[in-house]
Amino acid sequence: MPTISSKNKPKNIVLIGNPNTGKSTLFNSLTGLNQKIGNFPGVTVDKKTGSFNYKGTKINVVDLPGTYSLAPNSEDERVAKNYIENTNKDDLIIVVVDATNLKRNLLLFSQIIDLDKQVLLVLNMMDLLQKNKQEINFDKLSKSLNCPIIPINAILNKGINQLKEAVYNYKENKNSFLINNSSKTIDETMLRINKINKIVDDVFTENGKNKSYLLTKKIDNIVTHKVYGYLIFFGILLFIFQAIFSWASYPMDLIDNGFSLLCDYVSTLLPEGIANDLIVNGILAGLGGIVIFVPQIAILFAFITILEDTGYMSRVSFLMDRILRQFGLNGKSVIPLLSSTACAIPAIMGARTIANYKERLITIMVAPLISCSARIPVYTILIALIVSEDESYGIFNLQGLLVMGLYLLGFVTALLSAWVMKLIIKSKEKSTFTLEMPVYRAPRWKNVGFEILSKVKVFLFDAGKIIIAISIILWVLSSYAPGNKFEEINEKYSNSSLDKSETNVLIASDKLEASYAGIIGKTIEPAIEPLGFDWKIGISLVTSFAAREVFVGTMATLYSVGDADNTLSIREKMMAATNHKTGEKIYTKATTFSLLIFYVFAMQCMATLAIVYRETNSIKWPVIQVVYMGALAYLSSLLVYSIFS
Ligand SMILES: Nc1nc2c(ncn2[C@@H]2O[C@H](COP(=O)(O)OP(=O)(O)OP(=O)(O)O)[C@@H](O)[C@H]2O)c(=O)[nH]1
Ligand SMILES: [Mg+2]
Repeated sequence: MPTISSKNKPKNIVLIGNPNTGKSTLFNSLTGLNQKIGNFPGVTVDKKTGSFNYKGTKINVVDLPGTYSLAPNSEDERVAKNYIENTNKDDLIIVVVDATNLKRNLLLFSQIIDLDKQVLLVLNMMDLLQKNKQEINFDKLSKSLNCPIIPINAILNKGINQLKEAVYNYKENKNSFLINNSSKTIDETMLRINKINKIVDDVFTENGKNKSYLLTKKIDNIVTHKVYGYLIFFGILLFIFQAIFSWASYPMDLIDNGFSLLCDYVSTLLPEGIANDLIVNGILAGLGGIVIFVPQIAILFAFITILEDTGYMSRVSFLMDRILRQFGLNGKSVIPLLSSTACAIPAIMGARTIANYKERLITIMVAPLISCSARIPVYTILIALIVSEDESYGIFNLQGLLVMGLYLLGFVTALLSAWVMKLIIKSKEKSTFTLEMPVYRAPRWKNVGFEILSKVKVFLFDAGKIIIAISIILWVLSSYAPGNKFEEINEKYSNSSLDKSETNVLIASDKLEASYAGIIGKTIEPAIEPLGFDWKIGISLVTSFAAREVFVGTMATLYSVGDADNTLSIREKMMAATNHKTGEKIYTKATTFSLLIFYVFAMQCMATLAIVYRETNSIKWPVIQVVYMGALAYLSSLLVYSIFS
């Protein structure tokens, strides 16, 4: 009978350490997974699990958020502390430290080893140590700490095999750091720090000037300067929005033409009938409206990842702390708020690094006001209705400027809303801001590429699924009507004197209006008429709740039903659309601006609401969010519409 040797029992290892020491990078190289990494403290805010096999043994790995000590200050640190305290006796805890920063990093190590846990110490960033001409006597350090040590470089996968071997062969080891732990008369932390300093001074040699540190200081003198700092930040933002609009236009045209060809091809391939109509006018029209935005999303994420990877984001936090504090936020709100330009969901989770509960709550409440990438398709298509692609102010593309304006509007409103909430929400907790400035690093292009790929994938597939589902539902709702309404319409035009194609257009638009979708839109219409919206926009507002980018797909589907030859783009169809009551053009400046403003402010995203519910653990906050953002959207659209019309 085969027996399982104890060696083949799965082992569990846990990665813990100070923020930004490379735990997630190590996790990725051990497991082959692609957990998010970035050059600022607080990238990981929740535990992540994975595994690898070594010599026939399965080893489970847990990656934890960074923490400075076992006395947690914020939600992400609490996750780490709770996890460590509840590990089993035979779980192996790997403390990952930045080898260039031993003194500060070892405090956490000393606390963990005193919990009577199995510990292995990993010294990461060996490349930086070498570059800085610093040396560590590993044997001596290992003896002083009474713990095995493995030096690694997590980025280049150096030392990973030695680490796996050490995990595989780990022998139980009984040790403690503070031998005389009972003398609490003196501050325990101070005791630890003194002992650590002594040990490190004994094993660490500095052979020259710390190069990367000096360079970082030089760069920081400029980018965190009281005046230049803000100018540089603003310049970077302007550059990003220009890039999103000018660089992306060429691939976007390619995709647009590609989809037209595909639609033509598919419609000739399939026999005429319901299936053909559903696929071409329902699904392909909806999807084409989304795929076209991939280049813009890719550019946005490329820039965000580069800013995070180089370490610049932490400087922005530092720059903005003083300003944000006036508004009830915190320097640490910057990363959530800026990453909201991509998506509010990771941003709201990222707010876990903010220690003060009130500031964290306010950050969560206002983050969705920052325009996310799902708004880009909506902005782009609407702005194209009022400004043409090549209009510009000097070197600035006008479409790009307008979009930047909408982003700024969202940002300023987020600040003002935060300020109001600061006055309303009561809290006695003290607010603190401590953020370590990491040394600058060149962005890792592989990471940038990976981030782009994964974000585009989420955009296409997660949104794509919803869009296909909604396109099909919409197509059904707009292709069928209650009773025999459609027969009556056919009857009405049967003796028409107009030529055939003109009659077909009239029949199609009458049918859409009589359809189930038309009925839904018409029911909403009275409420949104004062904003300049008609029933078709009404339907889009409803479907946008699943995800904002659905707006474009909905428009594409609604305007495709009945457009037999499919020759016009969505933009051209929207340009030509008229109000069914007055017969005037729908997309006037007034309506278009009003609709743009509505999308800047309205809380139309179910996934975000679900995350807010999860993070605040209460139904109250997401409800308040829907109501205040909805009211803001409605009133501002009303105002804008009446100003422009
Ligand atoms: N030079 C160098 N940089 C590294 C090394 N390992 C990781 N980094 C970089 O250090 C930064 C932080 O890496 P992460 O893996 O996100 O760090 P973390 O410990 O998971 O950070 P938190 O989740 O915020 O606690 C990234 O910019 C990495 O590219 C290394 O061995 N050498
Ligand atoms: Mg991490």
